[in-house]
Amino acid sequence: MEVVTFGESMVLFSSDKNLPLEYVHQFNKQMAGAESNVAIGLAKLGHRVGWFSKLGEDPFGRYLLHQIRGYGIDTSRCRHTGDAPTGVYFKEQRSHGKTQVYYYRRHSAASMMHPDELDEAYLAGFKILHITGITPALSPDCLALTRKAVGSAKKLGLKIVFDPNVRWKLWDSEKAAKEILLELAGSADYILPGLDEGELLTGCTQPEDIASALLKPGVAGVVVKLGSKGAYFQSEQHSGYMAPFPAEEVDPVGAGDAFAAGFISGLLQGETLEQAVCRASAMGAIAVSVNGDVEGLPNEAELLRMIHGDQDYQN
Ligand code: KDG
Repeated sequence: MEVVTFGESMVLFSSDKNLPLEYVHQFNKQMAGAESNVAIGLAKLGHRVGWFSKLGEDPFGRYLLHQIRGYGIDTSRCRHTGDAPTGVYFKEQRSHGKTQVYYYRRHSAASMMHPDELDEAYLAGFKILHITGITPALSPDCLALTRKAVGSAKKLGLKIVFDPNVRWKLWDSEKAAKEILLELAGSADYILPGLDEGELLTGCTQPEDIASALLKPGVAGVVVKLGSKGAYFQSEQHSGYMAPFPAEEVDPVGAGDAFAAGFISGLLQGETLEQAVCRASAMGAIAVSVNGDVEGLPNEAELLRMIHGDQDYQN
């Protein structure tokens, strides 16, 4: 197996209409969840992936499990509970392409994941652990689980890829978010912040300064995502800007997860930091051009066509 990740997946309800949710009468049902998005992105590229979580014993939990398993992802360590529901959230389309999310995930099944349930022997079968800053914000037990998974991964020699993925609605304070996210960043091999997240973590506003501040001993690379302006990458040996791939933005949610999947895929293929960032950027551009977190994600052949400049990359 290659990559393991864990976190909360939710059922997402969105509307085709640009209306406040109180005026929306019909919703589309999709799945969402940063970590399962990354797992799906990697599985679509042909990688061997494991994802685990805790799901409610309810129709939405079954729906998510069927979807994720359907991509060929190993869900054997996923747990279930009848004591709490599967989380859901609603996405409101605002004017000017802005979106607002409303979570119904407090005390959800996933927030009840517990460090005692971590199967360390399972982790030993992987090369890379992917973590995000969402899971530690779900509950104190989820924070403890994240810390334990990081400790196990380090002991077992897995590389850790960390996406801070700040979700303000989940954190009690900026101070708490910063403290915990910095701790996780310090344990990671690769850190993938957005510009705002980099600013939160370091107090710096420029990509170069953010990367330099996060590139502590033990950290192999930092990639600052700059949205439509591309990305900045830095390691001890190399640094540079990656120009963005052309994209017509339809739905930016999920782009960071696609970016992470592309980046990890590059690492697994033995690519240089710059090549992995190129792969990541192409994935991000593809993801923003389709509505939904994972629906537009490419297979390997489609991704390579995009990287080589073919706008008509889809099979
Ligand atoms: O990155 C996309 C995620 O934000 C979305 O799928 C939902 O995981 C999610 C979250 O916690 O916001």
